[in-house]
Amino acid sequence: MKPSEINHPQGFIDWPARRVQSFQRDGYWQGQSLFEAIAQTATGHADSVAVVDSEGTTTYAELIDRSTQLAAGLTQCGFEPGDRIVTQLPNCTEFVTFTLACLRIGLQPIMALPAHREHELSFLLEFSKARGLVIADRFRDFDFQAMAQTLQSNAPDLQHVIVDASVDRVFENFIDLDTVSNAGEPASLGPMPASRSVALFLLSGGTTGLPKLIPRTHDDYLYNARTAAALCNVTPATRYLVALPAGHNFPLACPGILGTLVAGGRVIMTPSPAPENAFKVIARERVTITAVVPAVALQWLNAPAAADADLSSLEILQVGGSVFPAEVAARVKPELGATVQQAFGMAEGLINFTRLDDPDEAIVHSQGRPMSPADEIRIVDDQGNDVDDGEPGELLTRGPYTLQGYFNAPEHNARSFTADGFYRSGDIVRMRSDGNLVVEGRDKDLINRGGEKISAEEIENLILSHPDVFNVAAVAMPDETLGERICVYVITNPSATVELDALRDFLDAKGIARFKLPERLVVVDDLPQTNVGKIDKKSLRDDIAGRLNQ
Ligand code: OOB
Repeated sequence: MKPSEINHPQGFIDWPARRVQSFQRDGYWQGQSLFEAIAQTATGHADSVAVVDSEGTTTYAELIDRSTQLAAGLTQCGFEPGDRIVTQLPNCTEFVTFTLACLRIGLQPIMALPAHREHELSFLLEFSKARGLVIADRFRDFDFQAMAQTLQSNAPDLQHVIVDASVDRVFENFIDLDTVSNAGEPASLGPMPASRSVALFLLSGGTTGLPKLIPRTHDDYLYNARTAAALCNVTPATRYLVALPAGHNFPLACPGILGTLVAGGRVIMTPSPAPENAFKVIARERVTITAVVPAVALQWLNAPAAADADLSSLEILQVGGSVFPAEVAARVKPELGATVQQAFGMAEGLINFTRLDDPDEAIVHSQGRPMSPADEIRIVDDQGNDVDDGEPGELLTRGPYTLQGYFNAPEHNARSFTADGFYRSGDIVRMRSDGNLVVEGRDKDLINRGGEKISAEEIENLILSHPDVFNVAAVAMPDETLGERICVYVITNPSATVELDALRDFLDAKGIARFKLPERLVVVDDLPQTNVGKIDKKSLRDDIAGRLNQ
């Protein structure tokens, strides 16, 4: 069967035709959808184990079979190619089968994270006009079905809530995953989606009040996954541990789940990167590679269990998402035995990696270089001019797997992209003489809490709705383990008082992800301003750093 016609959703910004042709001509885009690529691998590895979780193992043949069955069930429910569905599953085999099922029929998952709550989900549902939501029953003591019930009343487009739970636990009006699976007829499935169409949406780290959706096409994301897999030497012998939330770009496709499956390796899903859990899984499953954020790497290094744990199978520890201090990076090989691969990436596209055979010095002191020869990068000053060699500046990038625009965000796109289609990353980097990049800071208003990106503006808007708050500024406060935590400077209304615990309760009641709750409050009489009258965040960051050192 021929693939479907390309049917871009309104609000999607395509690459210019000339660039599309060159990506195709040069073999970056191969005209294959993600499901097809994995199904093709599966034919050569039918009986090999594809996915493992605490419930058991799934072979490649079973994975294709189950996701095809589920794809047919989703079609039977009424989902059509080009529809969107918000997915919020923890790290388990169903995450993989469900994602593949969506990819098979061109249903576009929006990758919410298990930590997201009503505030984030209601925005995603409304903004994307998703017709479906898929959730776990409970995870980490949180009742996702109760949340979904509240969400449903305010989401007119939401028709189906699918729950990964046994039938008897599923709320009325919701449908359980097995029932969906048994509902359809695989033989009646339509053609594969066109490779140039949107495969899924990732969430942006977000510098604006609300998160932005990043469309990733089959062509671009498959190239992303394959290129990362090649750089990490992923083969059928690879055992990749998914310890970060699976819907994040890093564990999903760098090489992550998709890169491992395309190469015929084995994916191991585990719900938490905590050393007590992860070390056991690594030893039991003979894990060869995994991806963590620096805070987790540090936790692993400092865990008392590290001394007794059998981590001998672990060849590669990918670390990225926030600054990885060189002193910590230098400890990994001697103490855990694995080669570090620093990853400086973004859901928007560009991935930089140190190479496995780089000298130790580069692995420890740099964040690597672009993974593709087709990645174009520029490092520019405030005026947009290229800086001199070795000088710091903002990183701009474009290439065969970097977006051309956020979904349905024309105003934001006007600011985030240059006229010739470079994405302004907001990261301040410098290039060393060996071509590796060093992340020096950033020129974007977010807080990077151990890899979780929090938009300062989003937190400020929420706090401004507090009746006792006159004005507020949220800034990053340095932290030894997480790198940064959220500190808020508040001017109260006359004769009002605001305290941290009460403020956190106020925000919690709004149903925001817990990692967004401020961890320090400083009450002030006024906020410093820059020459142009904006709040001077740099001076606030310096202020809180100074207070911590006292
Ligand atoms: C990864 O992706 P996102 O979309 O959650 O966050 C991207 C931003 C970057 O623009 C940069 O500000 C920061 O996170 N970042 C780093 C970093 N890696 C990402 N900052 C310093 N050092 C690093 N190594 O975080 C992501 C996606 C794929 C692979 C790895 C990370």
